[in-house]
Amino acid sequence: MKTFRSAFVALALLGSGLAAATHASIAVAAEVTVGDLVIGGGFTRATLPNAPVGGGYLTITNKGSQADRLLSAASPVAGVTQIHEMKMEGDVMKMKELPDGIEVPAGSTVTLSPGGLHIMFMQLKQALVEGTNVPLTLTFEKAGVVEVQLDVGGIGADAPTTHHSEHSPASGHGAHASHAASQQTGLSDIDAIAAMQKQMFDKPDNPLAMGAIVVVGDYAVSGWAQGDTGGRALLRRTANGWGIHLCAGDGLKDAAELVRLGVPEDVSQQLASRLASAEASLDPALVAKFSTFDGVMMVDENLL
Ligand SMILES: [Cu+2]
Repeated sequence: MKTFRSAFVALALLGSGLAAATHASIAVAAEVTVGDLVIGGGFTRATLPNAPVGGGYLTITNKGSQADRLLSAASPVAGVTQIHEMKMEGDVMKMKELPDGIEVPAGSTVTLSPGGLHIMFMQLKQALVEGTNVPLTLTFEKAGVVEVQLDVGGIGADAPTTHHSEHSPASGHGAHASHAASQQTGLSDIDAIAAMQKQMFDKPDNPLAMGAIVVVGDYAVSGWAQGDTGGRALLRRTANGWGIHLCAGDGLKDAAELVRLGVPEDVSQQLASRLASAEASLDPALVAKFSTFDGVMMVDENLL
């Protein structure tokens, strides 16, 4: 259980470089009824330009007397839309597709939320822009097909947000996000990594501190901390953007361990030495927290 908690917390904290993003006020998202089902609270998070993936979150309440099942999801914003879960397998936190979908038992509510069950948008065709809506078509075994709208919140949004008719960079976008978005091109690897991880994993009710992010070629290592715990993530650049390869603790500051994990030797040496110098300038108490991660999380690269 300890491992589960640590890994789960770590997931929540990954890539929080944009923690400065503020949270807009909460509003009740429009509910949609189809058959015995009520779907509400739909939201997603803004992505930076060229981000490969995004997550969709909502609740499904079954007011009927028979179980139903969410079979599939589709959206015009993504080349591929899947139903995913995050789950511990032994010491490893894995994100994977649920090919059989999600059961919605009679008389109960199923919640899709960051770090748990979610809709996964892959091969994003466009950036998700705060204040707009993402259409999502859900197909249920019994209730049939229904289209819902997900409110696009800020990068760290944890609930549906109000729609701002206009907003300044200070109201809803983190400084990094505004800066990066305004560049149109040349989004830095570090901003892209932080934004991607935040999009997928951040839980804003847990304040967090980000350590260094070092990038060498197609690999990167990042550190994070929250409360008394923390960890490091190894990331790889894929055809569709940066993906998390795994999360661990001290192992990821060690060149030999990086080699063992499949990182080329010269890249491992550079990552380790750059990470050491980057972390040397951080508060030692913060860096100590990066060592406390006691599980490993892997994300299936086929999903990126
Ligand atoms: Cu996913």
